[in-house]
Amino acid sequence: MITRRLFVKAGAWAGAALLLPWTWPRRRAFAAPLPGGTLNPAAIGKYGQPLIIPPAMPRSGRALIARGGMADYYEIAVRQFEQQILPPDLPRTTVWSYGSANHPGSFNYPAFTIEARWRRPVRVKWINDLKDPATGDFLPHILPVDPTLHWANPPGGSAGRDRQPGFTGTPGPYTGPVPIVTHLHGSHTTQESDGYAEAWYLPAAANIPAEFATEGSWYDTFKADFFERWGVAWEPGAAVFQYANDQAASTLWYHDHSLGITRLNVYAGPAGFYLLRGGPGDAVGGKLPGPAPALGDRPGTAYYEIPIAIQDRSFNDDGSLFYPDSRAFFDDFAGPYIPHGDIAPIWNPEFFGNVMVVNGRAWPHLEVEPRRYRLRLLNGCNSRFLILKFSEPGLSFWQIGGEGSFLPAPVELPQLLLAPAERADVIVDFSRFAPGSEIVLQNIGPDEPFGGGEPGVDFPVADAESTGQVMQFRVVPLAMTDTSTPAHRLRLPRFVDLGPAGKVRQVSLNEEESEEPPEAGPRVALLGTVSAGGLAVPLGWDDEITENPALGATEVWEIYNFSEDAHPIHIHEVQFQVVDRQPFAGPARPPESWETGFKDTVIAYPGEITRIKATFDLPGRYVWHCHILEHEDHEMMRPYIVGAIR
Ligand SMILES: [Cu+2]
Repeated sequence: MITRRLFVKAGAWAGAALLLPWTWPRRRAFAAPLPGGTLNPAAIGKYGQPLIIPPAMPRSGRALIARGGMADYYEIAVRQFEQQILPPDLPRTTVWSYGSANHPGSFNYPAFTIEARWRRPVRVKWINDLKDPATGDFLPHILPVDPTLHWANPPGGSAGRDRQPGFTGTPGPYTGPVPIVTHLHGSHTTQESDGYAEAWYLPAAANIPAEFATEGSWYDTFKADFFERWGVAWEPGAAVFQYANDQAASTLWYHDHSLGITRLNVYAGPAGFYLLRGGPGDAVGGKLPGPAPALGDRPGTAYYEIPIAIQDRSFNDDGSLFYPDSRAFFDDFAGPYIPHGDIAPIWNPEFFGNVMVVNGRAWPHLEVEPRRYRLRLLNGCNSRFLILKFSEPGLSFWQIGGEGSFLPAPVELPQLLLAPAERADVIVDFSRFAPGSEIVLQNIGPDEPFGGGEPGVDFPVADAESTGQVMQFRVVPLAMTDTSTPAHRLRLPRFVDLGPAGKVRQVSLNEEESEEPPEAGPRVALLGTVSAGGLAVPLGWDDEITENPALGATEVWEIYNFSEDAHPIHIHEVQFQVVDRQPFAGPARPPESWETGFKDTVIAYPGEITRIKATFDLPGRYVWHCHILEHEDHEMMRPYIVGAIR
């Protein structure tokens, strides 16, 4: 049976007593590409380039681990290089991404896929290699860094790092060495390996100014913890993290998480899939389409399981990535900026690109046989919510998994809503299409912030000529008989509820307007708590810890969204279940059919309480945050601590 997606109607909650009248000016796009760089998206030919299917990341060896057993060992660096993202009649693009430091050919945007096995640990030395290979000097950012945010701030030295610096005049962009710390999104891992936002580190470059902090405030603590736990020391310009892989098989991804600069570090390219397989969470009755890329594959191997990362980007005529270098790009507010007002000069409250880039190529095509495919879809956009559908009526997505596990049963969906950082494990059946058929994966989400509602009714859909198209599937003759099980007949692993919650806590999502000058526009996005009277208590990154679950506790978090936008909320360390959603004035409704497995990112709609339930079974310091990267970078992230506070 086809499940119709039900959305909250924007406006249904208007008049709710708790809603504060914040507004975010937005640029509306009606049948026109969004503004961006100097390259007009209409000048980019579509579907000429084949989709790149990221190969498996080569290992650097095996590591004997302190408590016995072996780990898969990787040495993975972030580097700068050029890649043909646009069609070959247009210039190459300078990007950053990850690759195996021992395998020079493995650097690609997006990064190669880490293939992990259940309960087999993976240890990664993550190297910040943003250096000029000829001189050893650091490479500055390829995008405009706003130095006025509360951010990593290496020039502040050890006293001023991870702070909002003071200025006597409005500064230009930061051009110094770039902090990096990698987070495995969705992983169940100990604190020192989680990629804490203040555990960043600069490259070990020859010309780092002496007064600069070379590491974030928590780097040394976690370095000592890691040494104590595993007997391995971190070198300058690197950190070693270890992932236990003791969670359910799922689609994870890795990307940078440095304080106040993640939006730029991710937009520049560094991100990759991490696929965890095996164990009871992968015990599917029936056969899934496969294989996926594996180590040692012969060239030309046919893949029927394919990871697909969808990202919006904008470009300049010279092929370079475009990202706004002024607040004025967002809403024409031309100052006064910090320190003469409270609006940051460069940061934009959200960013929407006008070109769809899939696995590192603009509008690619994929040849598919008339058979079933398993696609691991990732919304890797900074701000954009995607609503995917196929151009062929009746062709649907059979979703079998989300971020943290399989769903209890396959769900057939005519369209697929994916917030930034959400993943959908889907089966698509092309078997009824004749060779020569061409099918476009479309996007009918908005070219602006998402607030819920129906495409074309509650918001204009994305521009049909640019961001309304994602990629093309071209049907070619069948090469190999399809022995996979039809999606509706798959028996997926049982979903085990986390059980009763010992504590219910209230947290809040908030957007604040400028005060100086008044009504200049959106200033900052904040998490927070909720007062006994039901009012928002917005809090910043440096405010006292308010979320402190006991070790092993199962809690319900009620996420009150007091803002006008939907926010994808991500909690580190845990995979949670969605309990329900409830408008401030109205009855609760159950999770959507595609949200019935474990998740690590959930859409919190405006004017609603979104309830999630999680068990916090690892002690330490983690974060929860909005995964609109522009929000995350400007205070919409909070530390939380499981167990004793230190
Ligand atoms: Cu947000």
